[in-house]
Amino acid sequence: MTDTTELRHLIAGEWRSGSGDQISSVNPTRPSVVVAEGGCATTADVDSAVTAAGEALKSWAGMPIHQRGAVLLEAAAVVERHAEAWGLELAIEEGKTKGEGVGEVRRAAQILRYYGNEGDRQAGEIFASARAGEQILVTRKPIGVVAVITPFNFPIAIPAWKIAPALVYGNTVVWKPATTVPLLAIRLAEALTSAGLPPGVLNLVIGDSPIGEALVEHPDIAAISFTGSTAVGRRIAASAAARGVPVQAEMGGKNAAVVLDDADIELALEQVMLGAFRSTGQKCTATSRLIVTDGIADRFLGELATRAAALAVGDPTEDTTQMGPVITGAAQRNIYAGIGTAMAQDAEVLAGGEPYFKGLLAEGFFVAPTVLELTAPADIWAEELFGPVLAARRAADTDEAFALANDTEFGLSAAIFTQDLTRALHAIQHVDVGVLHINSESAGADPHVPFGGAKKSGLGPKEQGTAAREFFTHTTTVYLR
Ligand code: UN1
Repeated sequence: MTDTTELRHLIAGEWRSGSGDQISSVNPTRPSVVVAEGGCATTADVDSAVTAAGEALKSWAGMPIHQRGAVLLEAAAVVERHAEAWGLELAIEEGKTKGEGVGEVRRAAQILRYYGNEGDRQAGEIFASARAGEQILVTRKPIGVVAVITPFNFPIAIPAWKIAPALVYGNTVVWKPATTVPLLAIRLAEALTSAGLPPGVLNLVIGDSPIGEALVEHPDIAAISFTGSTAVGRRIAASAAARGVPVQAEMGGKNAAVVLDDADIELALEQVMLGAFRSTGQKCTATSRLIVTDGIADRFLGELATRAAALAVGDPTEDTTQMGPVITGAAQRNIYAGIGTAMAQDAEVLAGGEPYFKGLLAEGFFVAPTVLELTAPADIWAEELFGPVLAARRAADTDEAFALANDTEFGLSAAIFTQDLTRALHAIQHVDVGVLHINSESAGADPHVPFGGAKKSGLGPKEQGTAAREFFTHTTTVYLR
């Protein structure tokens, strides 16, 4: 793909050019290559989109859930058919490897299928009544027009896992994706419209934070689902709370992998590498902290550093590449600044740490896969860098290792490597996270189970599986006599 795609917005079933400032997405591997370009949405577009979603609400919500689900199932088939092509576009626009890009597009199809089948599942509950001749039903209803705000790092899977449940439960949506990945947003919206989604049910407005603000502050928005940075999530949540608007916010992580003495070392090495460096470390579930117990620390850290240094970093569209660039030059500078601070705070560089100076790796937004060992307190232990940087510490025993895993304000995910069932059970009880992996990497989320964080990583009901229903519906308790 070499042509630049025209950036367009979907409002009331029509694809429109934006009359706002010109924006473009670039290929982070070759930043001089523009992937999509056009005028961004204006606040007037946001207004039209919310109005269109409001007008579409009654008939969409009134349709049988099986009919809404059928549209999602058709969209899933369209997405699946384009997995190879869109996966490649994803690698070009976002920078993850082509294999991961194709995998992500397939995952979006899987999510659409899961929610497409929602009509076959339980729709509510029924309780006994203390009064003769009465039953108590709990029914579910859509909340209304939902604002969906999504990040760059999963440009099709995260939108799918918010939009699919929102739609199947009868809500209508106005969606603002990250401006770094408009092409994949356009692809998902096209899949849904070509599958027969009625006009106005999904509206796509592309723009930067003023557009996001206009959307979340719009008086006709009934709920907001957001994934992104902690700072933005908290700002949205504070302003929405003041207006009584519910928010589902999925924010930062500083996820630990804990490798205990008895672990299967080969498995742990493989999985920590995937957790830390897949998607160039740009997942809220990525492994950014590593805790290794003393008995295996030298061996484990030594081998990990060797593997990090040997990762094939380069053009993510090439089959042999294992890690691509980060999303922007600003992200790249921020990550290197974080590494610099860690070094100034006495972190020892076991791998990476240095910028690239020549060829494609210097031209694109590349960051060397970096492993740092900390022996003194350092900011990098607490702050999310969102890049391929792993900060390691040693622990004397299991208790200290789990205490270090919990030593963060975040609580999204963790990975524990042990072959000892007692230690695994101990981890389930004591490691305070929303997603716990035992003997697998810290990232990954299946569509049919809850996803989201503990502590400061998330706000509001969890995403995916039946948890999504808690956010995208409200209940009416019916005393039926
Ligand atoms: C995954 O771990 O595969 O923004 C999904 C993120 C998360 C999704 C992670 N919301 O990285």
